Amino acid sequence: MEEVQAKKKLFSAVQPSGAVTIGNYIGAIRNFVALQDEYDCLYAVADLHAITVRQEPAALRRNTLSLMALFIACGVDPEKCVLFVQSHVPAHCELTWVLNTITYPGELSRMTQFKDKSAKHADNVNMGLMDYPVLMVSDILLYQAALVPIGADQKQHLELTRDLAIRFNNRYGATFTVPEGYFPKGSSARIMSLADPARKMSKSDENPNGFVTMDDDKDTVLRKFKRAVTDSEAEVRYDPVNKPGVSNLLTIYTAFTGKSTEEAEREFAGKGYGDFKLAVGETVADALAPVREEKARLLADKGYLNAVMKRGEEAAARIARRTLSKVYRKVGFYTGD
Ligand code: AQP
Repeated sequence: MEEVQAKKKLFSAVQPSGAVTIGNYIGAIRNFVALQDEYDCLYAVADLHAITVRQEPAALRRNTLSLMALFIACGVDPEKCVLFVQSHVPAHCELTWVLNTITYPGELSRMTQFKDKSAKHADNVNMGLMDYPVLMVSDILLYQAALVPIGADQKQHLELTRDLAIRFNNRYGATFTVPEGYFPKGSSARIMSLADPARKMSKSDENPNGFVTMDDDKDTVLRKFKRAVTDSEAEVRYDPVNKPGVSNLLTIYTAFTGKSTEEAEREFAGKGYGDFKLAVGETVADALAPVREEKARLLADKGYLNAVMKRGEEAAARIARRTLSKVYRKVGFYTGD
């Protein structure tokens, strides 16, 4: 009899901490779509993560629904993937508590993201901000995910996931799948701020000219690219060390066109930065227009979005509960049997 091979599980999430940027799209969401046929995918709106920095409650609710609609508008198919909201599945918090007891403060305080966010939110350096990576570890391990598609900025957190999975398995016996990072070809790109190419593009950046959101209309997109920081040469060449601004624009251009860097360099050879920025802006704006339209259509149908979330919650909770029960048994919690 032919053996039916189960598809590998894959988990990823995006925080509803603001309007999603083209950095989130290039580093995460477009890969969600590319992977959904080949793997058993679970994708979450990470609201528990989002509150590690101060969120306005009404905006958080709005952003959660908006991100769910964006996933679907970008092509994530709720018939093929489990799409859910993180706080709807309590097992994420429950597993985090257990994993906290095998995590050392030094492992968390040296995380680049913790240091960056602590500096950025100096008035609110809370325990949740420090514990963020353990919650992320729980997100992944709960679903026994073999693969985690992430942007290059999240590699440290994935390392911690592997370390904690191995640590728990060594202490209590085989429990968790030790996941691998998944960086589909051309996706390792870290998209940088248009206003300061030394910093990553972030949706919570206080300078709105630094990021392009998936909701920006054509005029806004063109304006932001027109203002993008470049350099004093007039040569479109990929050289992230000496020409970080231009290289970032080339990365964005190739991500949206599928062209290679060499092709793009040839295309803009002899052209000024004005033409180059306009071409990048138009490419991005044209790509975003249909997504924006579809998202608006979905947001007008809240009943449908709620139903997708409910179905996702049930499917996610079923898998999560199985892992959590195993963990509870292994650590010695009395379960009555
Ligand atoms: N600039 C980026 N380039 C490439 N990938 C990126 N990602 C984020 N920014 C970039 C990827 O997007 C996914 C979801 O990220 P997130 O929302 O969970 O958290 P984040 O990485 O902290 O994203 P932001 O935009 O910087 O959010 P804020 O400003 O709220 O902290 C991840 O897979 C990430 O790699």
